[in-house]
Amino acid sequence: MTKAIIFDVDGTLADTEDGHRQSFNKAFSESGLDWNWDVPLYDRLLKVTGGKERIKYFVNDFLQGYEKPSDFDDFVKNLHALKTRHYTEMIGEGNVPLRPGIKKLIEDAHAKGITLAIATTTTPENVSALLEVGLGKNWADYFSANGCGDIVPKKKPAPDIYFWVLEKLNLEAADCIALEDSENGLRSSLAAGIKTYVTTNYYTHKQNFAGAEAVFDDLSDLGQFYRAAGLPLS
Ligand code: XBP
Ligand code: MG
Repeated sequence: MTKAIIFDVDGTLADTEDGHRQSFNKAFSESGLDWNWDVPLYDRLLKVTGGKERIKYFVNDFLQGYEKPSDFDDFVKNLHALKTRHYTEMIGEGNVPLRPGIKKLIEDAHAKGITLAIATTTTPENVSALLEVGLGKNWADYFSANGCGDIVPKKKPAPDIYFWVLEKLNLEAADCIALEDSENGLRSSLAAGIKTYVTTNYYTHKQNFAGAEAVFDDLSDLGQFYRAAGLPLS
């Protein structure tokens, strides 16, 4: 019997990844950098989770002839803070809806007393911005643990964020299921021993989901998901 559902955020609850990409680009141009992450490049950069980590990956592995500033860590931190401002502003405008079925799944599960939690590599402000629009001002009332961003040092595909959430919930991996959209996310939840269901999107549909319980294009047919996951919801 499933006691808790643990949700990834980006790509799972909403198709946010292109909003992230555009926000990175705004932060770059505002900072006088001629960097531009187009869709194919971003697809490759998604190999590394976490915005600050992704910027460092880009600088180290994709840029030639760029001399890093001596305070590189702070430089990246500031650039990322600017990106977060642009991202939360964009999300606040309400143009990035929750994916099909997500709101109803959260409401159905909450109504039946199933514990809900978040396990994401993204920044907490980004989660608030998204869920305030998608679920309303009191969105946090639905969730018993919010594992976000830098709360653990090692981001997905490391299992740390899921271990953090399990500890907060005081539940065993076997009591929970996870919902993810990406291979990095799946590796993370599986390494924590949690049965995982995947909903794919534009950036992730070609990735390797070996080990997932089931893979869906989206959750528009919630009944199908409830049956596959053995959830007593309808
Ligand atoms: C997906 C990610 C995130 C975002 C950027 O996270 O890789 O890094 O692209 O977020 P998840 P920040 O699917 O685990 O939610 O810039 O705020 O780090
Ligand atoms: Mg994701």
